[in-house]
Amino acid sequence: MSEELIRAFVDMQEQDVLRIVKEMLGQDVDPQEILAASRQALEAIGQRFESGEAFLPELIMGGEIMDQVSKLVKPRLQQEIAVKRRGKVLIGTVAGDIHDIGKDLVVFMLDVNGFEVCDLGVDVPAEAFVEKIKEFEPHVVGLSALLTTTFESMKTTIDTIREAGLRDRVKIAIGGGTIDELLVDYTGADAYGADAMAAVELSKKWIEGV
Ligand code: B12
Repeated sequence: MSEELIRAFVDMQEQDVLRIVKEMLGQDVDPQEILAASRQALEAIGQRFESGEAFLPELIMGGEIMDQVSKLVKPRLQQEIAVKRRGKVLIGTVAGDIHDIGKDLVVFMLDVNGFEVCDLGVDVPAEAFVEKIKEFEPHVVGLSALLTTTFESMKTTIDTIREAGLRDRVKIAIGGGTIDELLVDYTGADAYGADAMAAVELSKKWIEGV
């Protein structure tokens, strides 16, 4: 059914996508599988955009469909996870970047897994991270970016945190569609997380040592 979902998503058939997701949930398909298929579809839409076969309205529409899918899937994820507060995570999409669908999923997964999360939103200046670290005192800082042009902004954010004398107080995770392991050294982060569960696992490891 994942294949059918991906096809309908890429063809922008919103009603079909929502119907298929509801059917999958009705058949107890793992909600993570539904999210993975939706992400794959968004990737295909992104590739079409890159090659000039799709345009900005398609990107926007793709984002909106993903939002709807997340809304349907979230209650099911929530049921599955027992909540226990474990530590604080500060997160935001770095300056120059307004993508937030993936970041919001990370926030959601951290929240339902028991972390106290402070979300600074999108296009967040480095100084805003610094101020919030002082006030909120998180154990972990998560930086999200989806544009190659905002890699630099990620590095600047971490440099600014270091210059403010706060780098040793927090662990820093980076993530987002175009980010990979190779950027950990360049930006000065502690680790890269490929998806929302990776953000949870890294936070557990850093805060609880598991
Ligand atoms: C939807 C979308 C948009 C929407 C965003 C809506 C929104 N509210 O977010 C809109 C239409 C606004 C948009 C705008 C633009 N976009 Co856009 N967009 C996308 C698209 C299709 C999907 C992104 C998405 O939501 N993915 C689904 C989520 C669930 O995945 P994710 O973000 O990767 O997040 C997961 C993981 O990465 C991870 N994660 C995310 N953050 C973090 C953080 C931490 C700490 C950790 C551990 C993990 C983690 O967990 C998440 C859940 O599993 C991508 C294509 C793609 N392949 O990603 C292009 C894409 C990112 N966009 C692109 C571009 C070029 C743009 C624009 C510049 C277009 C333009 N000409 O205006 C603008 C940029 C505006 C700006 N300044 O930011 C390019 C970037 C190319 C590049 N290499 O830089 C892409 C790759 C499309 C393409 N192939 O060309 N976009």
